Amino acid sequence: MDDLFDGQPREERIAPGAWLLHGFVSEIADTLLDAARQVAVQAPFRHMLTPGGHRMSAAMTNCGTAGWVSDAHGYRYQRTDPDTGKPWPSMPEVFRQLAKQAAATAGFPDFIPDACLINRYQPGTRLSLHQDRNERDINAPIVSVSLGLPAIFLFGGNRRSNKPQRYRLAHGDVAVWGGPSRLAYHGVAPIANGHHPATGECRINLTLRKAL
Ligand code: MD3
Ligand code: FE
Repeated sequence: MDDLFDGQPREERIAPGAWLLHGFVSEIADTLLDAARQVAVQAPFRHMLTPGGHRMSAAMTNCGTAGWVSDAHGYRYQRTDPDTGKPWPSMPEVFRQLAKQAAATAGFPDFIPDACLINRYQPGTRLSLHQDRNERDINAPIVSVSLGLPAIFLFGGNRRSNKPQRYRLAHGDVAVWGGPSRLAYHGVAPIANGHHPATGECRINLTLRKAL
């Protein structure tokens, strides 16, 4: 298992508690994508509605004890998939392992995620600036994994009015967001057209969280 992580990652600290681990999962990207596809067989990707009634640009699904959902009642985590009424698929062990290792690398030992939101972006899909604050324990970091087409990630810092800094997230990159950056505003610029050998015409993002 150890040698699965033997690539040559470049670690970049973009703010206190916020790390980009370039190439951290390059060697296991196909394994992660296969696992994500298995999840999507049980819990298909869907476009959730915002509380305001707008269809979200990214298609989403979840695995783990709880999943993030959005509907007319608001944003929250719940243990069942609203589309099927069944529990979300269990979190693949490889997701838990990589999240724990990435978090430890960024200075957050003992991170154990219980939820993984899987976002699928097609060209033109974007995610507007927001905070992730539906998780109970804001002391736990969030680990994100980028797969397939690249994205321009927008990092706005701790005030919405800050002009966001732009970072390129490529296939195999991992980011860790904790400590003073845990509630930072962030988003994703519209995905550019392209083709990636691992995913075709899309970008897949995993965000591993301690939600409950
Ligand atoms: C910074 N996803 O699912 S991952 C999300 O690429 C989300 O799909 C984006 O934002 C995506 O909520 C960005 C990077 C990320 C995730 C969580 C963060 C950055 C973060 C939490 C706090 C600060
Ligand atoms: Fe987010």
